[in-house]
Amino acid sequence: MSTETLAQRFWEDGYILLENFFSPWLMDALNELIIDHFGSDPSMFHTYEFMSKAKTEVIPWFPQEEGPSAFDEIEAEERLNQLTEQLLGARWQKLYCMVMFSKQGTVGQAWHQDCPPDRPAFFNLNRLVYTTDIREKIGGEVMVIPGSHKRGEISVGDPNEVFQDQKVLRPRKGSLILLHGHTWHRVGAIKSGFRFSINYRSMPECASPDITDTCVYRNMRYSFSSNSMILDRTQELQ
Ligand SMILES: O=C(O)CCC(=O)C(=O)O
Ligand SMILES: [Fe+2]
Repeated sequence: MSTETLAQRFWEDGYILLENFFSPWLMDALNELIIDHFGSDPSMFHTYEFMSKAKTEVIPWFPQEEGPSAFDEIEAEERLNQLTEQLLGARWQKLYCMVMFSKQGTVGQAWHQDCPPDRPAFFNLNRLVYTTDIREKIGGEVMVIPGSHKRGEISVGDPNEVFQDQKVLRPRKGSLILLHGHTWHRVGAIKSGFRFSINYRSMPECASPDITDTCVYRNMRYSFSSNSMILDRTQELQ
């Protein structure tokens, strides 16, 4: 499929999933680095307040802050850069590379938007890489609501509601998901083993580097820099 056709699908659905995008050898190398970093039982990172309110249990790691490594190779992929430029324009900006690790028996991530959708042109682009198959037995599926990046702020309600129009994505080893930050999305519970994704976040030129500081959940807006709930959305129902 041409870059233009893929971009068209992205703007319609708010995401695209491309299988076999990265080589299995690079996936194995990254997989090993990540498992070495986290070990078998990493401690949680976020506060109890965040985890209980956001119904989200992930441990982040920013591997590029630790120096050059195989993580840089993804960013050199010509096709990834072409697609990114097609979606974000020639002067797009890199944000950061973040690994998000979820332990066995944890809840994954509740429905959210990565940044406030108040101005449609201001968004982050998730460029998600998977080093192993996301399998039903393990859980941790990526759920999205197609077209929801055009529907404004995510509705107030149950953080883990099952929506009629939700799509369950099971990316495989070497898959790339391009996901618009305003698209309503979540990650399913981790039933056995562990799971992680690697996210090379980027943004259009007009956005500011702190764009992903405020995450919009169905019950609140949360600021990561101040580690605090900045808006209690449960009031919106009353
Ligand atoms: O870990 C994933 O598969 C997606 C996580 C997510 O919500 C994000 O990267 O914004
Ligand atoms: Fe997200």
